[in-house]
Amino acid sequence: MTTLPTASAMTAVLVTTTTTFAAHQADFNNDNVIDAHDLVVLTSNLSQPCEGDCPSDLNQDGVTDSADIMILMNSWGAVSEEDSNSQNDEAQQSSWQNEAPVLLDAVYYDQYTELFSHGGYDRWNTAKEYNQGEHTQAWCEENSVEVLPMVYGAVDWDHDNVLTDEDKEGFVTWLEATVPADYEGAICLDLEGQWWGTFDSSNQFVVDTVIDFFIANLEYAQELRPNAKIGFWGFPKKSHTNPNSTTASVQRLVDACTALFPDVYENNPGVNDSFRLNRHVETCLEWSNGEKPVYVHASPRYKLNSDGYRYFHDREEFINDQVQPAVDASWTDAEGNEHKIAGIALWDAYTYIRMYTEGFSQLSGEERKELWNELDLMHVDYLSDMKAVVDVAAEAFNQAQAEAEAQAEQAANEAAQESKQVAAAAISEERTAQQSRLTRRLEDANTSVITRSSSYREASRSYRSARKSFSKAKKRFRAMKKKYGKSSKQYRKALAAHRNALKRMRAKASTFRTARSTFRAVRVEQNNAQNAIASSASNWTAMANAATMLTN
Ligand SMILES: [Ca+2]
Ligand SMILES: [Ca+2]
Ligand SMILES: [Ca+2]
Ligand SMILES: [Ca+2]
Repeated sequence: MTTLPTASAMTAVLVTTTTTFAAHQADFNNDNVIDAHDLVVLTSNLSQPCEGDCPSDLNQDGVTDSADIMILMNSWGAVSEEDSNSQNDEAQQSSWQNEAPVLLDAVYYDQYTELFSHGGYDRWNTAKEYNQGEHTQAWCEENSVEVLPMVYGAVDWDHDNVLTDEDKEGFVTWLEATVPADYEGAICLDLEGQWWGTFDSSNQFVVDTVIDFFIANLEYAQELRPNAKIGFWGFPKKSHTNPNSTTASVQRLVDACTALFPDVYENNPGVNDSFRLNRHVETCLEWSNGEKPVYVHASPRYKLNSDGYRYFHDREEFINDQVQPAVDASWTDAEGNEHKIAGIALWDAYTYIRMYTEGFSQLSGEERKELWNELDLMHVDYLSDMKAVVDVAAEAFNQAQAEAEAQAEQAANEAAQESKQVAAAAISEERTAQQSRLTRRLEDANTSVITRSSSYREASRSYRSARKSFSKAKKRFRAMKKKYGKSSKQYRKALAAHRNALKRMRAKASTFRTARSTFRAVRVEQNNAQNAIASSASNWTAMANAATMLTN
């Protein structure tokens, strides 16, 4: 951290002219303190003329300059809550981009069918009664592993490939019961049916028809949960991201989704599928352009030929082929930012027990529970292995994040330090400029006073001498008048001399009066210049102190 002058020290030396308005206006980064980090914003706009929105022009005089720095300096320190225009709530809003990858529980428990149009009473009620999946759910609770809300059939509630108002009613009932209105997490729509195969068509028109239906589902869900991250299970498909893919473009649907949920399921026991599944997830990251979270579905269940999803990968293959490649997947954008998955979910369904156990419907609740427990404990094992992989990735993510934050903080502190130098220089420069401007003005006034006072004295002398000459001429004229009479030559000569002296005296008097008023004017300017310097002195002291504090 940089060492910054304390608020109290600053307040003590600065002339406080700042209003609370200016105080919170100067908190540019809305962290309730005015410091060098705000100075960075101001100094980056220094000497810039402002047009329109220009927050750094604190005194709103159309330019960002040292006067604005002084306003900021005068409000240095904490901003009280009531003055604050802080938008911290927004800034602190969680962003998936800054969060480590998470493990999610996407297991399809039969209890969920209580709200679905498919399933039926026996399926959900027995599951509820015998607490299906209790070990996995307890493990998830203990390890803070959240449930990924999945809705089978998406908004098309009766799975008949047509969206009706009735479908929407069913969907809303499920949504209200499952996902809070302000939910910001992931919601996975599982929409397969007849569309799933059609999605592989190389005919853009055909694929666009599929996309239109998916988007109709998506937009309805997005409208109801605008903050949630919503997409479709298994989309984009592996057939879409395959480098040899001949499928038509699905980018329009990628762009419409606010999250992607590709799956890394595989049906090749004993064969290493990590490379192609890693590539699949990396392509999804690339297609999302780092703008939407990618959640991967992994499942240990697989099928061979056409006898259904009866089998399970061993724990090692499940991790090696699906989980690790998904967690390792990485895509780097043009700015050099690396993008990874936001989470990975375990998917499996208890309905397979119902499907693949002969005479299931005749089994008692206890007998069903026994079969469920076996699967339940397997899920705990798979999840524990997944957690180990996710934990390592999360730790690496958090460490990189901490390093990036430390770097950003260092850069911000360096910028803050630099901005203090820039601000100090700007204040000092402005103070020097003001001082030399006023000093020059005083010097000019002093020179004028000297010049004008000598011409004033000169005019005064001339006037006095003309006055003396006049009174002499007047005396002589009177004497001549008395001695020789009005018609005499002497009288007329003295009269002419008297008139000339009077004229001359009047001219000198006029010059004298002009010189006197000019002199008085320059004396006033000299006083004004002195006063201007005196009244600026405290501002200059404040500016000098501010500059000193910024450079110390
Ligand atoms: Ca601030
Ligand atoms: Ca300004
Ligand atoms: Ca329907
Ligand atoms: Ca495999």
